[in-house]
Amino acid sequence: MSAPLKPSEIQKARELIASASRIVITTHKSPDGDAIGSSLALWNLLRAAGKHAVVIVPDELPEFLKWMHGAKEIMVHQRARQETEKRIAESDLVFMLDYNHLSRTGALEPVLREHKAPFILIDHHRQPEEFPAVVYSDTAQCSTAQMIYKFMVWMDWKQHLDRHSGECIYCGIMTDSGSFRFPSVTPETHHIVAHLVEHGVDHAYVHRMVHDNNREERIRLIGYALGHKLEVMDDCSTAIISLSEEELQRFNHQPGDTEGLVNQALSISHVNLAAFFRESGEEVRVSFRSKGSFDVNRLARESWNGGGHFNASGGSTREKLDEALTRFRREIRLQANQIRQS
Ligand SMILES: [Mn+2]
Repeated sequence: MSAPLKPSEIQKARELIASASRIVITTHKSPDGDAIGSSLALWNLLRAAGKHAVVIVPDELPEFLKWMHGAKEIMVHQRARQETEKRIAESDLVFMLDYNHLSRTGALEPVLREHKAPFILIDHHRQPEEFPAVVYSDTAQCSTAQMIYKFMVWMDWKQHLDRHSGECIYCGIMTDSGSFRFPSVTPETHHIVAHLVEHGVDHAYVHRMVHDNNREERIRLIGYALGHKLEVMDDCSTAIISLSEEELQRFNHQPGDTEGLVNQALSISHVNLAAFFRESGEEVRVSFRSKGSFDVNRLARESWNGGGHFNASGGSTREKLDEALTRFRREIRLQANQIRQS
């Protein structure tokens, strides 16, 4: 539902920021374009407003997001546990961006959970945690980056918007909206990006940096996945792609390499549900996408320890890859009618 911040909450957020001297911005593990875009947009805006802030992410960000202004200053918990945990312990305000629950930060969860400073949550996933001092949660927004734009207006920071923060916001909106094609895009989205372009954002540059920045190995991995690992269950209108750790290593897999792969499977005309399974250490990570009325948020919540949005979600399991796939196929057959008719 659409839920802007109330005037009292805007006031509260302003006071928290005004009185903070060491701000930490956090986002979810396996950060995507919206996670990094919204975090760096806020980081650039806070700095322009004279505040000290640091972005801390749970694990490595993909190469295709490292062009954004401030990306080099991002601290990665997995690589620098002590330093990042010290920064968090010393902070007096923490932002939670693009995630609804601390469990989405993996190994950072206990560190954040026991930290006593106030938190501000800005996110568009369902069912946010309720503990933060300010919760700006709105599942009708296409991206957290779009919410950062609105937050910027409420904080009276419009004069600080420049090409750098604008590019980060643009990148978050673009990547989370499938380049402005998902139903979550509204006239407001287009007004916002028009305003960003007026402020110096070169949209062609952002597209090029995100989409035309591939390593040859990544393109070959995608070719292999689509050519050899795509399984279409015609009677269930479902497509599955799975990759084992060994297969990923064969193509020197880097974070973000399989980003968007599940959408390729969903683009088949009669496919209404697409799933991507990826072996990762002790677990198997899974992404779901659907067209129309099949709720993959529910699917991820009920049997894959995850969640997300109605048409895009994810989860994980401790099963072996083969076991997870077998269970998924069985589950899907039981819901074949629903998927076909969605
Ligand atoms: Mn998002």
